[in-house]
This record gives sequence, structure tokens and C-alpha cells, in this order.
Amino acid sequence: MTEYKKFENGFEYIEVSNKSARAKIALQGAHLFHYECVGKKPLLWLSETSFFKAGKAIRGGVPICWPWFGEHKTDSSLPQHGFARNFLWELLEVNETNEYSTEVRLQLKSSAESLQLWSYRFELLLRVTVAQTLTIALTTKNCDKKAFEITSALHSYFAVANIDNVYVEGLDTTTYFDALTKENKMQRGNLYISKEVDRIYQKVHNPLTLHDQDRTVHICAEGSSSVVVWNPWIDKCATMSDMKDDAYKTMLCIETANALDDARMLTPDEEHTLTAIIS
Ligand code: TA6
Repeated sequence: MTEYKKFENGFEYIEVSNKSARAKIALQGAHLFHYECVGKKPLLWLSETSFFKAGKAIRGGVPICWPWFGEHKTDSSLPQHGFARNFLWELLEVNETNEYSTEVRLQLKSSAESLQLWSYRFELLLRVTVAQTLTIALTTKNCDKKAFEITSALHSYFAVANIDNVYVEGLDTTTYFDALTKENKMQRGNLYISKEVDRIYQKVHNPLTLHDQDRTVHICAEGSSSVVVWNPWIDKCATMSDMKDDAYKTMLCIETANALDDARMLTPDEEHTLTAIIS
């Protein structure tokens, strides 16, 4: 079943439910902000104090960072994480494949507004498959006459029971850029979170496993060899207007990305798909 809904302030989203799972996707940013399998806890974390208003990304779920990840390389006045998450996308199709799987397709095309921010013509297609496994596929098409480079991320916020009892398996011996110290380091063993973590792991070619207190979440990627792991911890969390002070305890971002050296160059008419497969 698919329902078209609005918050009181007119913020539009669609709610998809089938025999496997239920999901909510805002038209702004094609932003998946809820996903839960039947009989299980929500998979994605959503801030209790998130804004749901035009032009401000929802805090939680899976924001789409595109066509740059983080701060713009040369113009810090441009929005952090690009503009795709702040623009209104077009709902193309909801395909109820069967009772257990639904595919939602949303599109964002370059416009006079986007060309103000980034001077390339493009088409973005997001496909979200709501089933026992959640699949999120972001396809970029270069519709311009010149090549362009993108960095991007499916900035997934995962709900965890208690950050103190969590670890991420699968990053052992990979190198990462520590955005806090601006240093390159190597991961030794599993990743535990006991302070602010803001890391871009490079050359990751294997699935990751998020070990939560009472569940494990498997994260596979296609079209990506970089992973961002972020938890704001106490001090940074306290500075964020759309996160409660203790929110850091129940969330962890593990982001399927094309970041840093994993940036992607697209020639005219070329396409690239960044996919996260979460189960
Ligand atoms: O993905 C990690 C990160 O780049 C952090 O540095 C932090 O800024 C986070 O994204 C959230 O960014 P946002 O712009 O959504 O507040």
C-alpha cells in the first residue's frame, strides 16, 4: 500500500507498506526517513527534534549528499553536503512488485536553481526498494557537454540501543581520514565508539556489520569504496539544534559514499550508481 501524506506545515512524503516492511520518504531530498521491517525495531534513526521544513534537511534517515560530500571544495558559502537533499524531487513511480517488495523511484533534474549552485546539467534517479532488505540506489547521469566530478554519500543514520554496546566489523586494516585531526590513520580491529568519530574510510571493498545490543545490520555497497562513520558524541551533539543532547547515544552514521579519493568523474552521457544494500 502507498499513501501520500503531508505534515501540518505541508511537508510532503509518501508512506509505503507491504508484508515485509514500512517506509516513509519525503519528496524533499528524496529523503528516506523511516524504515522498519514487520515485527522489528525501526532500522533508521530519526531525531525527535528534526525539522520537517522546506530547505532544511531532515536529521536522520538517509540524507543524500550530492554533488559534493562535506564542505564545497572552493566555496564554503555553498551548502554542506551539496544541494540534492534540500531540493524537491519528483516522484516518478511506485511499483508494488509483489506483496513483499515495493520499488519507489524519484528524480531530480538540473534546473535554473541548481545551475546557480553547480554549473552542470544532470539527472539524478533514486530507487528505494522496500523489502526485507532495504536497497537504496542513486544514479547520476551527466547530461552536460562537459565532464564533471561528484562526491556523494547515502548518509545513513542507524538506530542503536546504546552506543556503548555497539561496534562495526569489517574495517580492520583499512585506512581512514580523521576529519577531527585531519590525519590519515589505519583502523585496527573492530570500530568501537567512545568519543566523537568523524572518519572517511578508503578502499573498503567488503560488507560491514553493525553489531548492536540485540541485532546485527549488514551493509553492502556497490559503486562505492569509501565509508563514512560519524557520531557527534556529547559536545557536538549539544550544539546541534535538531538533536537532543543525549541523541548521540542511540545513533551511528555508517555512510555508503564516494568521498575523497573515491570521487567519480563522469563524461557526457555517462552514468554512475551508488548503492547501499542493508539487511
Ligand atoms: O558525515 C559526517 C559529517 O560530514 C559530519 O562532519 C557532520 O557534519 C555530519 O556529516 C552531519 O552534517 P549535516 O550537514 O547533516 O549537519
